[in-house]
Amino acid sequence: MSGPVPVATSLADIYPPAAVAAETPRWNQLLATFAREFGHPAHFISRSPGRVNIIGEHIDYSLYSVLPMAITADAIIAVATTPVAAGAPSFRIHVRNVQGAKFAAGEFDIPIGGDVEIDSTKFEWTNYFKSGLRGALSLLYAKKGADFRPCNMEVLMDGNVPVGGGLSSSAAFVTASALAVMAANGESSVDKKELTELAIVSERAVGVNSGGMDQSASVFSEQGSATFVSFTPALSARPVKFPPTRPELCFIIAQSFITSNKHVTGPIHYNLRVVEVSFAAAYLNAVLNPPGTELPQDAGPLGISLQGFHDAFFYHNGGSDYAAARSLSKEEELRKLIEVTKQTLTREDGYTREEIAAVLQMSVPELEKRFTAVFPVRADRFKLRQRALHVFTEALRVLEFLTLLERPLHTGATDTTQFNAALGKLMNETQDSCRDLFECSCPELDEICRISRAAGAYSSRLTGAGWGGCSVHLVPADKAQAVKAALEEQYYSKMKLTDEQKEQAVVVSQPARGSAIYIAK
Ligand code: A2G
Repeated sequence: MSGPVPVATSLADIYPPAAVAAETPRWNQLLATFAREFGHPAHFISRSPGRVNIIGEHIDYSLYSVLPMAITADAIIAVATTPVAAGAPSFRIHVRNVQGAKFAAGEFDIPIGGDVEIDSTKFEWTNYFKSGLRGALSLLYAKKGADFRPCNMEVLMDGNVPVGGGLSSSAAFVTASALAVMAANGESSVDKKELTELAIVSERAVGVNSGGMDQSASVFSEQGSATFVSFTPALSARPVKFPPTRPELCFIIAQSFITSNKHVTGPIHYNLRVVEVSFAAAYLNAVLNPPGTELPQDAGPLGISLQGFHDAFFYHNGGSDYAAARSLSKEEELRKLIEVTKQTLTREDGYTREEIAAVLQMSVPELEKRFTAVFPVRADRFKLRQRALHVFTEALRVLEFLTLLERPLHTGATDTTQFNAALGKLMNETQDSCRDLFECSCPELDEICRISRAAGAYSSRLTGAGWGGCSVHLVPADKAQAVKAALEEQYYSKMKLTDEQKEQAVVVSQPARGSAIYIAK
């Protein structure tokens, strides 16, 4: 799945055949609006999709593998460029949105060789473009040298991934923006891995300590396949197909219409969880590994991760016999970690800053400086036991799910109905763990899951960050209508929804393609 981002010359290279006709007017309108607003045609369009996560929730920032897929909904950005004037100290970016009434235009002069300023305390849609710009520029300066002079850009954006809907509209926009800037500055061949890595780091500039799942799914995905993303030893992704089954399977994506805005709730939800799992890694390391063991600095948002602890634990508990410790399978390692976590992190009611600092042999101000200075959090107690148990059990479920898909005969499933039910069981366990251990569900998502399972879904669970947003359902294709009808009757009919929301509420989805540059023939 590595290699350059594809350059498409037709929408048939981007969307599945059934979606091309529906998408064509939107793309034509983007190009027509661009020509009207800027007075000349766009040179190219950069495109990156949203995603739905099938399994592996809230474990990407602990650097465990996840299995998302891209969806058809995406961010598309039309771009025209002009060279920057000789001797000019800055270059200029005009950013507009097709929904100009909702998303005000922005104009920025960026000093050549200087940084792109982003005020992450303000929630402005243009911050997402700027964060993609910032990441792409740092890569361009690194590649082309200090004399590199970025071009001026005119940019018109259209996104149809519902904002705040849990399908990663933000990663789609940041990734499409970074890709647009790379292509605008003459990078005709943009490496997928480089683009993903820069989009992951860029998105953190807008105030969320996120992992790398969304950007990876957005860039790497291939039509018809889920994407198995690993973060260690280096970022990698590979396509995973669902085997044909009887009854045939489909994915239903259902919105809860409960909006969880990460910029508002970060200190009590997402960013707090990042701090909790990082605390758990440091705590388990301090208690279980030989005194003085430092966790490796890695790509976790706070520079250490439960995966880093995991590796150090088996290294040290293998003593000098590293090979013997490594002979355990990944699944066996995770089962062992679940056991030792239960024995080590015994406090159900959480740990205070003082308790954690004491175990890490530091003062509370030192603890705060190390873990909570960049993204402050609001909590008095940190539920290390529950969070670590969620991460290890979820990482194990991802591997079991992958085994089912790739080696079904190893799992004892003897017919496809059993196989479908086994996939569904794992996804349902994810929902239970998200609800009870990670506490990232909400009553509305729990209700949606209940309704959908009762109507025939094999599994129903929240997808993405949670606390609202979206749910994903694995459904026998012949029950899709029944599930949709049950959700409409028992959930959506009780809400006041706009026509647009009604249309977006429940969507049957198949795995779609990742990022592309489109240049009209
Ligand atoms: O929650 C969000 O979608 C995160 N992305 C993603 O990295 C992952 O942690 C997910 C939960 O599994 C962003 O915050 C951009």
